[in-house]
Amino acid sequence: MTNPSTYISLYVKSFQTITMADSKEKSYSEIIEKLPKARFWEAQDIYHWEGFWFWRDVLKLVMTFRDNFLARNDDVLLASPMKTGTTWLKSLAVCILPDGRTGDATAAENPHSLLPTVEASHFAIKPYEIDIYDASAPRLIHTHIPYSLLPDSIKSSSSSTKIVYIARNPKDTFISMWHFYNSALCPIPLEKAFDCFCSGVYNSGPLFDHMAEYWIESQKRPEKILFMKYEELKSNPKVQISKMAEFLGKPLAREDEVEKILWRCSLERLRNLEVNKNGKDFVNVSNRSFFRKGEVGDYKNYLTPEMEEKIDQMSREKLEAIGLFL
Ligand code: PAP
Repeated sequence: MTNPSTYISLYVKSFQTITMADSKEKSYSEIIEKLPKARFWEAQDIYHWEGFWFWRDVLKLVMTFRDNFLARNDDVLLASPMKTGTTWLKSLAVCILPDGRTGDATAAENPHSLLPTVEASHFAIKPYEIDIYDASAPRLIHTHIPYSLLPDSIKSSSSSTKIVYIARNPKDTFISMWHFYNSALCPIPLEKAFDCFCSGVYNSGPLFDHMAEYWIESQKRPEKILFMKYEELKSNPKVQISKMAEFLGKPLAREDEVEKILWRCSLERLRNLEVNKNGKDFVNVSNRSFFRKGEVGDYKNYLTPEMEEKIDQMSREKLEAIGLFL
């Protein structure tokens, strides 16, 4: 396998300068050493910071982002928990806001290479094509970071940075997560994965708190945060894509424009591209593992009634109580 350190030296310049600043690196490490820690997926240590769980190297980049990123008004931030539709959202955003990363003719499309997840750069085995700390506008970036841990410059009432968030039914999210980590890390029984999911001990978890934070903020500031649902995107894609484009200030006037984007971002098309069938953009994770079934209700093929009830109960308490139904 390619040694990731070969590529670390290729990191975009200013991001490298910031992430590798020795004194900061040391102080982040010292903070992390003192945090509560747990074992994730029987494979990795994971750390609890400000209410959420992160892998060590991810957490350093979360801290770096929070401390250094200066948002500009024309920035667009995509946000999501893991496995709720990140890949689809990235693909849609790149099509709606073309900025040179993708011409119309771009053939080799892996949404994760086209559009970086800020705190995942550590895992990338290819250098990102854009520099999130660069000054040239517009910046389109993605994060799994919870709302409360975003840089103040994004959240500030004077910032016009827009955020598009995607949520998904927790039961389907769990099953998607189980399949993903079974291939990315190691296979574990459904029951063990279920305990892990319910405890919230996974990167950027707990899912329920993640979704609740963005939901609450989107209700307060609908002009700033568009809260999308995977299920609505599946059931009514044209309406949802148009809504997203409108929100981003790029309304799609013609039906054929919407249809084209829908097709370009479809699971069927993306999963059959060579880069997604056989490529690898992250250490140990094949691009293929981001494209599975993409169905609503797949959880029914896996969960026992007791498991369903437990997740439903959490949804009632954490989400439905604040008006969020998934
Ligand atoms: P990430 O957060 O790790 O990037 P993410 O893309 O959110 O992962 O989750 C992958 C899920 O989105 C998979 O769902 P499944 O396991 O239930 O099948 C994957 O199939 C689905 N997915 C990926 N791309 C698309 C797409 N273009 N359209 C619809 N669903 C998609």
